[in-house]
Amino acid sequence: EKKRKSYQQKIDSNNLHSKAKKLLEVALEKKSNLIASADVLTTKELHDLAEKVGPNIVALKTHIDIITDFDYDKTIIPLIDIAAKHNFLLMEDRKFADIGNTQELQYSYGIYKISNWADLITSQVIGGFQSLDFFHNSGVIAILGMSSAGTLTDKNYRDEATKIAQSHPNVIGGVAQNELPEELLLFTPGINLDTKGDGKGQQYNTPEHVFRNLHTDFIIVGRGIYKAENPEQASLSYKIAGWDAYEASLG
Ligand code: S5P
Repeated sequence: EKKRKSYQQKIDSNNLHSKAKKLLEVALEKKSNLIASADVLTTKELHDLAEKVGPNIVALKTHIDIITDFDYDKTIIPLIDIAAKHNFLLMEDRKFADIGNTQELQYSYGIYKISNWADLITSQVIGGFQSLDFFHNSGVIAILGMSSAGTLTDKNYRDEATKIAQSHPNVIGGVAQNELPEELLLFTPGINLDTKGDGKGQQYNTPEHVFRNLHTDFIIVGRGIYKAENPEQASLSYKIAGWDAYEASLG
């Protein structure tokens, strides 16, 4: 079986994007590879969750356009402070999917001004190589394969999308359900310790499965944490499960 690279080996690799370096350093510092997905609907819930899970995560993933009372000064400015206090990155799961010019506008303008605050962003690569050129302030995580049943990201699509991700300097990794070339960090959502699906197409695996079989670098957990009775405790459980699975995958 092929050996995976450790976080330290990845930090030491050449031409590493500054946001990838930062993420890997935080992982080693906090002994965590956990990204919590904050799919909550209000600014207060967002901040409360960030405070609770902050010590246990490397990044907080947002869908900022579902915040019903979004206000840049009230929502984002305190979030940046919480992220600094607990030393985690902010990842906006925008899944851009347009031509470069439109993505450039969506990234920096409108009410969300994503380029001001997102250390990491997700983007489809459906628009081709040049569509990723304007994401200058964030590390791009390319959507290569999806976790949902019936996704159109078949092998041919994934292979072509992975070539774009590998060759674009703004891309630090990919979201996928398969192993990636080792220069791309692998982010795997669809992680839950208690359930196999959500009845809406989502398909779940365990941290153990994805670290052993896919050589995942970071797990993304949404409802397993924010819907838990005690999100703080749940984030600790996923942090430990993720770290143990990472160490076991080093062999
Ligand atoms: O293929 C994917 C890609 C992403 S980014 N499947 C996913 O589930 N996601 C996101 O991860 C999704 O948008 C959601 O925010 C999170 C998974 O949430 P959960 O509640 O199912 O853990």
